[in-house]
Amino acid sequence: MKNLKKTDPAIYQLINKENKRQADTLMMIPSENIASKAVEEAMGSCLGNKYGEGYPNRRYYQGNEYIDQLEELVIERAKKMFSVPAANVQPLSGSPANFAVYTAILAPGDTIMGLNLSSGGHLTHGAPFTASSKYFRSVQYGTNKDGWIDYDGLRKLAKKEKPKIIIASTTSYARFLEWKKFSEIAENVGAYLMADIAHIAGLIVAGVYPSPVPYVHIVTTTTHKTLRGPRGAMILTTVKGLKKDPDLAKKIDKAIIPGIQGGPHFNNIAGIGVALYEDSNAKFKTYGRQIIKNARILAETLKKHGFNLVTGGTDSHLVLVDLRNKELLGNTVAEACDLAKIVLNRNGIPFDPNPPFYPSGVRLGTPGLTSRNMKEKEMRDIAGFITKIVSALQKTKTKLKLSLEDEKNKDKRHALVSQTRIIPIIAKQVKALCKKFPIKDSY
Ligand code: DSN
Repeated sequence: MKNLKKTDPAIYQLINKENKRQADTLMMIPSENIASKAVEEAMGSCLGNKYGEGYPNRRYYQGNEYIDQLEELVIERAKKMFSVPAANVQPLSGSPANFAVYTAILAPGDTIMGLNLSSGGHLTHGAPFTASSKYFRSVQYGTNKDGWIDYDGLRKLAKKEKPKIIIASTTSYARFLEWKKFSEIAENVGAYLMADIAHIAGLIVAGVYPSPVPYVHIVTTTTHKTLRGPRGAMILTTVKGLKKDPDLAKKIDKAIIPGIQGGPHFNNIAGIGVALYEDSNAKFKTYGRQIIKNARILAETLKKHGFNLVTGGTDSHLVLVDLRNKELLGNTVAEACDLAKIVLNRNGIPFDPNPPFYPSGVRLGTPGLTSRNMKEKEMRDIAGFITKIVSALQKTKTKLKLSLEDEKNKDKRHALVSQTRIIPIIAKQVKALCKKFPIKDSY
């Protein structure tokens, strides 16, 4: 970054600091990952200079001869990777991808049906206060008390509400989604079925999570999570989708542009292409298997140490910890772990008695750790670190006579975390672990 260093030292220094933060901490937010230098180079290339509204060989601007070849190449890679007849690689991220699908096939006010937020759904799946519920009529399904998706409830709700689209997807559900059940329910009511596989796309590519492609009409995914690419997204139309509506892929293309987006970000599209190339390597299958092995060991070890997990475990890359038996809020545990260089996020749990801003859980993932080659032993060590932090927090909390309500106060939470002496000790151990498993330039 010698040019950046010379031109803009302030930005240069901040990037360097973030680089060091990533190197020295455990990336355990399940939606994050570490893209290769090749992906970064494609993203940082001159492609960002180019405008090209439209699609290959159908642009509104001149000068797109190489851009057309590039987008076609990335589309072909996406189609091959997911065995679909059509792919749009222009969505700027997952939220616009989902909104584009809705606008492609629905009229304002039509009914959409997604998983509710506290059960692990995403904002764009019809959550209150979002465009997906403002411009469409949103009805939502959920999980049962144990955190498993309630397929009977889903079936009844679909029958009653007759949604035009059902969205099968989650952001904090650790179990396999049952694509066949979703598809039977959607077919019964004549709804489109969309799978948003943002979290699990890489696991599907690696063959360690069942693919929704035979069962759904449309697939959306981001590209920066388990796919380990740049920020961006794709919309895939399946054979089943084209059977339901032969114009589906065309409608989706039109919904992206001119529907909701302008000029594509070709630098990101190139980065997506590089990531898809990397992911097609046999080594990616080993990576996917290890992500799941790591999540299972993390889950088992946490359980052994007295943690309750929503659904009791995991089939995927993430673990959702229910902290109610620890009498601590997700905020406190997430902030304490952050100080110990373990970066995870607070998260709601199904039927959470606490409000979304002060939820009762934390969400942990293994994709970022697995990208650094960490394996079972490291997962056990990390579960041990988290256990020590949580039991030390409990002791400090008793000593300070704080209630759960007190934890909602930032200053009191800060006092609790800063007086928990073990945190800096764990931070040193985490830093040593990170040093042993450096971030790699290539995969
Ligand atoms: N923000 C992502 C996540 O963390 O799950 C979803 O978009």
